[in-house]
Amino acid sequence: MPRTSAKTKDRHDPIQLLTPQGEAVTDARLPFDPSGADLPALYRDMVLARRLDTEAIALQRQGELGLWPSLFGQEAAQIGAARALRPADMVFPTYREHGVAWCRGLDPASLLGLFRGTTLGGWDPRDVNFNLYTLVIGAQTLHAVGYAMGIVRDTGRITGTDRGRDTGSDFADPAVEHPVDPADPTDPTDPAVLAFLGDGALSEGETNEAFIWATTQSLPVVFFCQNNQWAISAPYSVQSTVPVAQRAAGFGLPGIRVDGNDVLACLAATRSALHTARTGGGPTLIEAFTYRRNAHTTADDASRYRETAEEKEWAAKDPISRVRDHLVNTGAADPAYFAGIEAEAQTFAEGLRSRCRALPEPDPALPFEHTYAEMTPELRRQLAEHRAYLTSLREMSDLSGERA
Ligand SMILES: Cc1ncc(C[n+]2csc(CCOP(=O)(O)OP(=O)(O)O)c2C)c(N)n1
Repeated sequence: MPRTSAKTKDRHDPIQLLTPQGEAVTDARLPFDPSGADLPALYRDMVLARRLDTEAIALQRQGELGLWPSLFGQEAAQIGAARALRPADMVFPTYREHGVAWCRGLDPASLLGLFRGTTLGGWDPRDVNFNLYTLVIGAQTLHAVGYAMGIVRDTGRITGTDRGRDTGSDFADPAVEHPVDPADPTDPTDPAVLAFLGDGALSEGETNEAFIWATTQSLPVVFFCQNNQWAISAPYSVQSTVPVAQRAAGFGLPGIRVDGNDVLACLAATRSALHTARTGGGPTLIEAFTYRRNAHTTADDASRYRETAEEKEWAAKDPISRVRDHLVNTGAADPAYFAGIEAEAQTFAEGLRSRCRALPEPDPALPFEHTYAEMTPELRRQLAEHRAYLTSLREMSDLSGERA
Protein backbone atom coordinates (compact mmCIF):
# COMPACT_ATOMS: atom_id res chain seq x y z
CA MET A 1 0.00 0.00 0.00
CA PRO A 2 1.66 3.29 -1.01
CA ARG A 3 2.19 5.63 1.90
CA THR A 4 1.06 9.24 1.79
CA SER A 5 4.05 11.52 1.57
CA ALA A 6 4.67 12.94 5.06
CA LYS A 7 6.08 16.22 3.82
CA THR A 8 3.63 19.13 3.80
CA LYS A 9 3.24 20.01 0.16
CA ASP A 10 3.59 23.46 -1.26
CA ARG A 11 0.95 23.67 -4.00
CA HIS A 12 3.72 24.21 -6.54
CA ASP A 13 5.77 21.18 -5.43
CA PRO A 14 5.78 18.72 -8.31
CA ILE A 15 3.42 15.80 -7.73
CA GLN A 16 5.35 12.61 -7.07
CA LEU A 17 4.03 9.05 -6.95
CA LEU A 18 7.38 7.26 -7.02
CA THR A 19 10.27 8.76 -5.03
CA PRO A 20 13.90 8.75 -6.24
CA GLN A 21 14.41 5.87 -3.78
CA GLY A 22 11.74 3.86 -5.61
CA GLU A 23 9.05 4.13 -2.96
CA ALA A 24 5.42 4.47 -4.10
CA VAL A 25 3.63 7.39 -2.42
CA THR A 26 0.25 9.05 -2.84
CA ASP A 27 -0.67 12.67 -3.40
CA ALA A 28 -4.21 13.94 -2.87
CA ARG A 29 -3.83 16.30 -5.83
CA LEU A 30 -3.62 13.38 -8.26
CA PRO A 31 -5.50 10.29 -7.08
CA PHE A 32 -4.04 7.25 -8.82
CA ASP A 33 -4.05 3.54 -8.19
CA PRO A 34 -0.56 2.26 -9.09
CA SER A 35 -2.00 -1.18 -9.82
CA GLY A 36 -3.40 0.49 -12.95
CA ALA A 37 0.13 0.79 -14.30
CA ASP A 38 2.27 -2.02 -15.69
CA LEU A 39 5.55 -0.95 -14.09
CA PRO A 40 7.70 -3.76 -15.55
CA ALA A 41 6.48 -2.78 -19.03
CA LEU A 42 7.15 0.90 -18.35
CA TYR A 43 10.64 -0.04 -17.18
CA ARG A 44 11.24 -1.95 -20.43
CA ASP A 45 10.05 1.03 -22.51
CA MET A 46 12.39 3.38 -20.67
CA VAL A 47 15.40 1.08 -21.00
CA LEU A 48 14.82 0.61 -24.74
CA ALA A 49 14.24 4.35 -25.28
CA ARG A 50 17.52 5.12 -23.51
CA ARG A 51 19.29 2.46 -25.57
CA LEU A 52 17.93 3.98 -28.77
CA ASP A 53 19.33 7.31 -27.63
CA THR A 54 22.75 5.91 -26.68
CA GLU A 55 23.08 4.12 -30.00
CA ALA A 56 22.03 7.19 -31.97
CA ILE A 57 24.67 9.29 -30.22
CA ALA A 58 27.32 6.65 -31.01
CA LEU A 59 26.18 6.58 -34.64
CA GLN A 60 26.44 10.36 -34.83
CA ARG A 61 29.97 10.22 -33.40
CA GLN A 62 30.88 7.69 -36.11
CA GLY A 63 29.63 10.06 -38.81
CA GLU A 64 26.53 8.02 -39.59
CA LEU A 65 24.10 10.76 -38.44
CA GLY A 66 24.42 14.49 -38.95
CA LEU A 67 22.94 15.39 -35.57
CA TRP A 68 21.06 13.88 -32.64
CA PRO A 69 18.97 15.57 -29.92
CA SER A 70 19.34 13.36 -26.85
CA LEU A 71 16.44 12.36 -24.60
CA PHE A 72 18.74 11.19 -21.77
CA GLY A 73 17.02 11.98 -18.46
CA GLN A 74 13.58 12.55 -19.98
CA GLU A 75 12.58 8.89 -20.37
CA ALA A 76 9.95 8.91 -17.60
CA ALA A 77 8.25 12.04 -18.93
CA GLN A 78 8.03 10.63 -22.44
CA ILE A 79 7.08 7.05 -21.62
CA GLY A 80 4.62 8.07 -18.90
CA ALA A 81 2.86 10.53 -21.18
CA ALA A 82 2.88 8.23 -24.22
CA ARG A 83 1.54 5.19 -22.39
CA ALA A 84 -1.52 7.25 -21.38
CA LEU A 85 -2.51 7.49 -25.05
CA ARG A 86 -4.99 5.43 -27.00
CA PRO A 87 -4.34 4.46 -30.62
CA ALA A 88 -6.85 6.99 -32.01
CA ASP A 89 -5.29 9.93 -30.15
CA MET A 90 -2.98 12.16 -32.16
CA VAL A 91 0.50 13.23 -31.04
CA PHE A 92 2.37 16.39 -32.05
CA PRO A 93 6.03 16.02 -31.02
CA THR A 94 9.05 18.35 -31.02
CA TYR A 95 12.33 16.81 -32.21
CA ARG A 96 13.27 15.05 -28.96
CA GLU A 97 10.32 12.67 -28.44
CA HIS A 98 12.09 9.44 -29.40
CA GLY A 99 10.54 7.64 -26.41
CA VAL A 100 7.06 8.72 -27.47
CA ALA A 101 7.79 7.58 -31.03
CA TRP A 102 8.83 4.21 -29.62
CA CYS A 103 5.56 3.86 -27.69
CA ARG A 104 3.50 4.82 -30.75
CA GLY A 105 5.10 1.93 -32.63
CA LEU A 106 7.06 4.07 -35.07
CA ASP A 107 10.01 2.22 -36.63
CA PRO A 108 13.05 3.74 -34.82
CA ALA A 109 14.99 3.58 -38.09
CA SER A 110 12.64 6.30 -39.39
CA LEU A 111 13.95 8.61 -36.68
CA LEU A 112 17.52 7.81 -37.66
CA GLY A 113 16.75 8.49 -41.32
CA LEU A 114 15.64 11.98 -40.45
CA PHE A 115 18.92 12.78 -38.71
CA ARG A 116 20.94 10.93 -41.35
CA GLY A 117 19.37 13.10 -44.01
CA THR A 118 18.01 10.22 -46.05
CA THR A 119 14.40 11.37 -45.77
CA LEU A 120 12.68 14.70 -46.11
CA GLY A 121 10.04 13.97 -43.48
CA GLY A 122 10.52 10.57 -41.96
CA TRP A 123 7.18 8.79 -41.84
CA ASP A 124 3.49 9.07 -42.62
CA PRO A 125 1.90 10.62 -39.50
CA ARG A 126 -1.33 8.73 -40.16
CA ASP A 127 0.32 5.31 -39.80
CA VAL A 128 0.72 5.57 -36.02
CA ASN A 129 -0.97 8.91 -35.25
CA PHE A 130 2.38 10.53 -34.55
CA ASN A 131 3.02 13.74 -36.47
CA LEU A 132 6.36 14.63 -38.06
CA TYR A 133 9.08 16.06 -35.84
CA THR A 134 8.89 19.86 -35.68
CA LEU A 135 12.15 21.78 -35.47
CA VAL A 136 10.56 25.22 -35.45
CA ILE A 137 10.10 25.85 -31.74
CA GLY A 138 6.44 26.00 -30.69
CA ALA A 139 4.97 25.57 -34.18
CA GLN A 140 3.52 22.16 -33.34
CA THR A 141 1.32 23.62 -30.58
CA LEU A 142 -0.79 25.41 -33.17
CA HIS A 143 -0.82 22.35 -35.41
CA ALA A 144 -2.17 20.39 -32.44
CA VAL A 145 -4.85 22.99 -31.78
CA GLY A 146 -5.87 22.93 -35.43
CA TYR A 147 -6.15 19.14 -35.32
CA ALA A 148 -8.21 19.34 -32.12
CA MET A 149 -10.52 21.82 -33.83
CA GLY A 150 -10.90 19.29 -36.62
CA ILE A 151 -11.92 16.59 -34.13
CA VAL A 152 -14.56 18.86 -32.64
CA ARG A 153 -15.92 19.86 -36.06
CA ASP A 154 -15.90 16.29 -37.39
CA THR A 155 -17.61 14.74 -34.41
CA GLY A 156 -19.92 17.60 -33.47
CA ARG A 157 -18.70 17.02 -29.94
CA ILE A 158 -20.08 19.08 -27.05
CA THR A 159 -17.23 21.02 -25.48
CA GLY A 160 -16.83 22.66 -22.11
CA THR A 161 -17.49 26.05 -23.72
CA ASP A 162 -21.01 24.89 -24.54
CA ARG A 163 -21.49 23.89 -20.93
CA GLY A 164 -20.16 27.15 -19.55
CA ARG A 165 -17.02 25.58 -18.10
CA ASP A 166 -15.27 27.47 -15.31
CA THR A 167 -11.69 27.82 -16.48
CA GLY A 168 -10.54 30.22 -13.82
CA SER A 169 -8.57 27.98 -11.46
CA ASP A 170 -5.00 26.78 -11.61
CA PHE A 171 -4.15 23.29 -10.38
CA ALA A 172 -7.76 22.16 -10.85
CA ASP A 173 -7.64 18.41 -10.63
CA PRO A 174 -9.19 16.84 -13.72
CA ALA A 175 -9.03 13.41 -12.07
CA VAL A 176 -11.44 14.52 -9.39
CA GLU A 177 -13.73 16.14 -11.95
CA HIS A 178 -14.00 12.86 -13.87
CA PRO A 179 -14.39 9.85 -11.60
CA VAL A 180 -14.74 7.44 -14.58
CA ASP A 181 -11.64 5.26 -14.86
CA PRO A 182 -9.65 7.07 -17.52
CA ALA A 183 -7.69 3.92 -18.24
CA ASP A 184 -10.76 1.99 -19.24
CA PRO A 185 -10.20 1.11 -22.92
CA THR A 186 -13.92 0.54 -23.41
CA ASP A 187 -14.72 4.16 -22.51
CA PRO A 188 -16.56 5.16 -25.71
CA THR A 189 -15.26 8.71 -25.89
CA ASP A 190 -13.65 10.60 -28.74
CA PRO A 191 -9.95 10.93 -29.51
CA ALA A 192 -7.82 13.65 -27.97
CA VAL A 193 -4.59 15.38 -28.96
CA LEU A 194 -1.31 15.37 -27.05
CA ALA A 195 1.15 18.14 -27.90
CA PHE A 196 4.72 18.06 -26.60
CA LEU A 197 6.74 21.19 -25.99
CA GLY A 198 9.83 22.31 -24.15
CA ASP A 199 10.12 25.11 -21.60
CA GLY A 200 11.76 27.29 -24.26
CA ALA A 201 8.66 26.97 -26.45
CA LEU A 202 6.66 28.89 -23.83
CA SER A 203 8.46 32.03 -24.94
CA GLU A 204 7.15 31.65 -28.49
CA GLY A 205 4.09 33.62 -29.59
CA GLU A 206 2.64 30.52 -31.26
CA THR A 207 2.50 28.61 -27.99
CA ASN A 208 0.69 31.46 -26.28
CA GLU A 209 -1.76 31.68 -29.18
CA ALA A 210 -2.29 27.94 -28.97
CA PHE A 211 -3.12 28.13 -25.25
CA ILE A 212 -5.60 30.95 -25.76
CA TRP A 213 -7.31 29.30 -28.70
CA ALA A 214 -7.49 25.88 -27.05
CA THR A 215 -8.92 27.36 -23.87
CA THR A 216 -11.51 29.68 -25.34
CA GLN A 217 -12.70 26.89 -27.67
CA SER A 218 -12.37 24.25 -24.93
CA LEU A 219 -10.54 21.96 -27.34
CA PRO A 220 -9.62 18.32 -26.66
CA VAL A 221 -5.88 18.92 -26.40
CA VAL A 222 -3.29 18.32 -23.69
CA PHE A 223 -0.09 20.34 -23.69
CA PHE A 224 2.74 18.32 -22.16
CA CYS A 225 5.71 20.54 -21.37
CA GLN A 226 8.97 18.80 -20.52
CA ASN A 227 10.59 21.48 -18.45
CA ASN A 228 14.15 20.23 -18.74
CA GLN A 229 15.20 23.65 -17.46
CA TRP A 230 17.34 24.65 -20.43
CA ALA A 231 16.50 26.05 -23.86
CA ILE A 232 19.93 25.28 -25.31
CA SER A 233 22.03 27.61 -23.10
CA ALA A 234 19.13 29.74 -21.78
CA PRO A 235 17.97 28.66 -18.30
CA TYR A 236 14.27 28.69 -17.49
CA SER A 237 14.89 31.50 -15.00
CA VAL A 238 15.43 33.99 -17.84
CA GLN A 239 12.07 33.08 -19.32
CA SER A 240 9.82 33.17 -16.27
CA THR A 241 9.87 33.68 -12.52
CA VAL A 242 7.03 31.22 -11.85
CA PRO A 243 6.72 27.48 -12.56
CA VAL A 244 5.42 26.50 -16.00
CA ALA A 245 2.21 25.02 -14.55
CA GLN A 246 1.40 28.25 -12.74
CA ARG A 247 1.46 30.14 -16.02
CA ALA A 248 -1.55 28.12 -17.18
CA ALA A 249 -3.88 30.12 -14.93
CA GLY A 250 -3.21 33.27 -16.93
CA PHE A 251 -4.66 31.57 -19.99
CA GLY A 252 -7.55 30.03 -18.08
CA LEU A 253 -6.54 26.39 -18.36
CA PRO A 254 -5.66 24.02 -15.52
CA GLY A 255 -1.96 23.46 -14.86
CA ILE A 256 -0.56 20.32 -13.25
CA ARG A 257 3.06 20.15 -12.09
CA VAL A 258 4.54 16.66 -11.83
CA ASP A 259 7.94 15.21 -11.14
CA GLY A 260 9.07 14.59 -14.71
CA ASN A 261 11.46 11.84 -13.59
CA ASP A 262 8.57 9.88 -12.12
CA VAL A 263 6.96 7.70 -14.75
CA LEU A 264 3.88 7.06 -12.59
CA ALA A 265 3.16 10.76 -12.00
CA CYS A 266 3.59 11.48 -15.71
CA LEU A 267 1.30 8.59 -16.65
CA ALA A 268 -1.36 9.54 -14.09
CA ALA A 269 -1.42 13.23 -14.98
CA THR A 270 -1.57 12.57 -18.73
CA ARG A 271 -4.27 9.91 -18.43
CA SER A 272 -6.35 12.25 -16.35
CA ALA A 273 -5.85 15.26 -18.62
CA LEU A 274 -6.56 13.22 -21.77
CA HIS A 275 -9.72 11.95 -20.18
CA THR A 276 -10.79 15.52 -19.40
CA ALA A 277 -10.02 16.49 -22.99
CA ARG A 278 -11.90 13.61 -24.61
CA THR A 279 -14.97 14.08 -22.42
CA GLY A 280 -15.41 17.75 -23.30
CA GLY A 281 -13.51 19.27 -20.37
CA GLY A 282 -11.04 21.21 -22.51
CA PRO A 283 -7.26 21.54 -22.43
CA THR A 284 -4.74 21.06 -19.64
CA LEU A 285 -1.11 22.13 -19.37
CA ILE A 286 1.09 19.51 -17.73
CA GLU A 287 4.54 20.54 -16.58
CA ALA A 288 6.88 17.58 -16.22
CA PHE A 289 9.73 19.02 -14.17
CA THR A 290 12.80 17.17 -15.39
CA TYR A 291 16.36 17.60 -16.60
CA ARG A 292 18.15 17.16 -19.93
CA ARG A 293 21.24 15.20 -18.84
CA ASN A 294 23.10 15.48 -22.14
CA ALA A 295 23.89 18.54 -24.20
CA HIS A 296 21.05 20.07 -26.25
CA THR A 297 22.19 18.14 -29.33
CA THR A 298 25.41 16.43 -30.37
CA ALA A 299 26.45 19.83 -31.80
CA ASP A 300 26.28 21.51 -28.37
CA ASP A 301 28.72 21.63 -25.42
CA ALA A 302 26.73 21.92 -22.18
CA SER A 303 29.88 22.38 -20.07
CA ARG A 304 30.07 25.94 -21.40
CA TYR A 305 26.89 27.00 -19.61
CA ARG A 306 26.07 24.36 -16.96
CA GLU A 307 27.55 23.45 -13.58
CA THR A 308 28.74 19.89 -12.94
CA ALA A 309 27.11 20.01 -9.48
CA GLU A 310 23.70 20.51 -11.10
CA GLU A 311 24.28 17.58 -13.43
CA LYS A 312 25.29 15.35 -10.50
CA GLU A 313 22.23 16.38 -8.51
CA TRP A 314 19.95 15.27 -11.34
CA ALA A 315 21.86 12.06 -11.98
CA ALA A 316 20.73 11.00 -8.48
CA LYS A 317 17.11 11.42 -9.57
CA ASP A 318 17.44 9.07 -12.52
CA PRO A 319 14.01 8.01 -13.84
CA ILE A 320 14.99 4.44 -14.70
CA SER A 321 16.86 3.45 -11.55
CA ARG A 322 13.94 4.44 -9.31
CA VAL A 323 11.59 2.09 -11.18
CA ARG A 324 14.19 -0.65 -11.03
CA ASP A 325 14.60 -0.14 -7.26
CA HIS A 326 10.83 -0.27 -6.84
CA LEU A 327 10.54 -3.50 -8.84
CA VAL A 328 13.37 -5.10 -6.88
CA ASN A 329 12.15 -3.94 -3.45
CA THR A 330 8.57 -5.06 -4.04
CA GLY A 331 9.59 -8.32 -5.70
CA ALA A 332 7.63 -7.39 -8.83
CA ALA A 333 10.55 -8.36 -11.07
CA ASP A 334 13.39 -10.84 -10.58
CA PRO A 335 16.97 -10.89 -11.93
CA ALA A 336 15.83 -12.99 -14.90
CA TYR A 337 13.43 -10.21 -15.94
CA PHE A 338 16.17 -7.58 -15.89
CA ALA A 339 18.58 -9.90 -17.73
CA GLY A 340 15.91 -10.46 -20.39
CA ILE A 341 15.46 -6.72 -20.91
CA GLU A 342 19.22 -6.25 -21.11
CA ALA A 343 19.49 -8.96 -23.79
CA GLU A 344 16.59 -7.44 -25.70
CA ALA A 345 18.23 -4.00 -25.58
CA GLN A 346 21.47 -5.49 -26.93
CA THR A 347 19.73 -7.14 -29.89
CA PHE A 348 17.71 -3.98 -30.49
CA ALA A 349 20.89 -1.87 -30.57
CA GLU A 350 22.67 -4.20 -32.98
CA GLY A 351 19.68 -4.17 -35.33
CA LEU A 352 19.48 -0.42 -35.14
CA ARG A 353 23.13 0.03 -36.11
CA SER A 354 22.96 -2.20 -39.14
CA ARG A 355 19.63 -0.80 -40.28
CA CYS A 356 20.93 2.75 -39.97
CA ARG A 357 23.89 1.99 -42.24
CA ALA A 358 21.59 0.28 -44.73
CA LEU A 359 19.14 3.20 -45.06
CA PRO A 360 18.79 3.93 -48.79
CA GLU A 361 20.26 7.11 -50.22
CA PRO A 362 17.45 9.47 -51.24
CA ASP A 363 16.73 10.25 -54.88
CA PRO A 364 18.34 13.70 -55.46
CA ALA A 365 15.27 14.71 -57.49
CA LEU A 366 12.95 14.57 -54.46
CA PRO A 367 13.45 18.12 -53.10
CA PHE A 368 12.72 19.49 -56.56
CA GLU A 369 9.73 17.25 -57.20
CA HIS A 370 8.16 17.76 -53.76
CA THR A 371 8.32 21.54 -53.55
CA TYR A 372 5.00 22.00 -55.36
CA ALA A 373 2.28 19.58 -56.40
CA GLU A 374 3.57 20.04 -59.96
CA MET A 375 7.07 21.12 -60.88
CA THR A 376 7.46 24.58 -62.39
CA PRO A 377 9.60 25.04 -65.56
CA GLU A 378 12.24 26.78 -63.43
CA LEU A 379 12.43 23.84 -61.02
CA ARG A 380 12.72 21.45 -63.99
CA ARG A 381 15.64 23.49 -65.29
CA GLN A 382 17.31 23.45 -61.84
CA LEU A 383 16.83 19.70 -61.55
CA ALA A 384 18.44 19.12 -64.96
CA GLU A 385 21.41 21.28 -63.90
CA HIS A 386 21.69 19.38 -60.61
CA ARG A 387 21.65 16.00 -62.37
CA ALA A 388 24.36 17.15 -64.79
CA TYR A 389 26.45 18.28 -61.80
CA LEU A 390 26.05 14.90 -60.06
CA THR A 391 27.03 13.08 -63.28
CA SER A 392 30.15 15.23 -63.56
CA LEU A 393 31.08 14.35 -59.96
CA ARG A 394 30.69 10.64 -60.72
CA GLU A 395 32.84 10.95 -63.86
CA MET A 396 35.55 12.73 -61.90
CA SER A 397 35.62 10.07 -59.21
CA ASP A 398 35.70 7.30 -61.88
CA LEU A 399 38.67 9.02 -63.51
CA SER A 400 40.57 9.37 -60.25
CA GLY A 401 39.79 5.68 -59.57
CA GLU A 402 41.39 4.73 -62.92
CA ARG A 403 44.53 6.74 -62.13
CA ALA A 404 44.96 5.20 -58.68
C1 LIG B 1 11.32 29.48 -33.97
C2 LIG B 1 12.66 28.98 -33.55
N1 LIG B 1 13.49 29.81 -32.87
C3 LIG B 1 14.71 29.37 -32.48
C4 LIG B 1 15.11 28.10 -32.77
C5 LIG B 1 16.49 27.62 -32.33
N2 LIG B 1 16.33 26.64 -31.24
C6 LIG B 1 16.45 25.32 -31.47
S1 LIG B 1 16.20 24.42 -30.09
C7 LIG B 1 15.96 25.79 -29.15
C8 LIG B 1 15.68 25.67 -27.67
C9 LIG B 1 14.40 24.98 -27.36
O1 LIG B 1 14.30 24.74 -26.00
P1 LIG B 1 13.06 24.00 -25.37
O2 LIG B 1 11.79 24.48 -25.99
O3 LIG B 1 13.17 24.14 -23.89
O4 LIG B 1 13.21 22.48 -25.80
P2 LIG B 1 14.40 21.45 -25.50
O5 LIG B 1 15.35 21.54 -26.67
O6 LIG B 1 15.03 21.84 -24.22
O7 LIG B 1 13.76 20.11 -25.45
C10 LIG B 1 16.07 26.94 -29.93
C11 LIG B 1 15.92 28.30 -29.40
C12 LIG B 1 14.22 27.27 -33.50
N3 LIG B 1 14.54 26.00 -33.81
N4 LIG B 1 13.01 27.72 -33.85
